[in-house]
Amino acid sequence: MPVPHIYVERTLAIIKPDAVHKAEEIEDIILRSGFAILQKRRVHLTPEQASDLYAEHYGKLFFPSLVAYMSSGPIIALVIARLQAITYWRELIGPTNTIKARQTHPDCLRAIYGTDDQRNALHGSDSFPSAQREIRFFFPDSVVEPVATGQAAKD
Ligand code: RTP
Ligand code: MG
Repeated sequence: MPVPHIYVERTLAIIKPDAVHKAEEIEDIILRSGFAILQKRRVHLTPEQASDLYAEHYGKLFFPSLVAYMSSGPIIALVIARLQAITYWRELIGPTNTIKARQTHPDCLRAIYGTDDQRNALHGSDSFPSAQREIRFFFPDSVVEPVATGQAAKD
């Protein structure tokens, strides 16, 4: 009988400048939520690096203040892994706007650790291609493909 592959997926989490002082607490929640922390790096992005990271938003009204925010202090980039890591981490951090998140998802991490409609404490990759790109952005030598665990299917 075939044994299904179990894919441990990786995603990129960022603890943004407004939440770095709570990093220890947030990392503890990450671990207790079933993730492994595979890589970790504290970095202070230049405005140019922050622009590259968020290039998809170039030209939007909030882009200049997003770049200023993300380069305003150190951040912590984490490669985290578990089953369905991308979806699950996005669920855990919650809606983009901290103020709205506090009304609709009061237990999500942005509601707890965020500051306002822009400074929302945490980032999570929004798709597999984004996770690949963002993991390589911070960890150029990283392996980003999902890892199959358990026995291979005999089909
Ligand atoms: P992220 O990329 O940081 O995980 O956030 P997200 O997917 O939930 O939201 P996204 O649309 O990708 O926006 C990226 C970041 O830009 C800031 N933002 N400000 N003032 C605004 O209307 C506004 N919209 C977005 C937030 O910091 C958001 O996380
Ligand atoms: Mg995004």
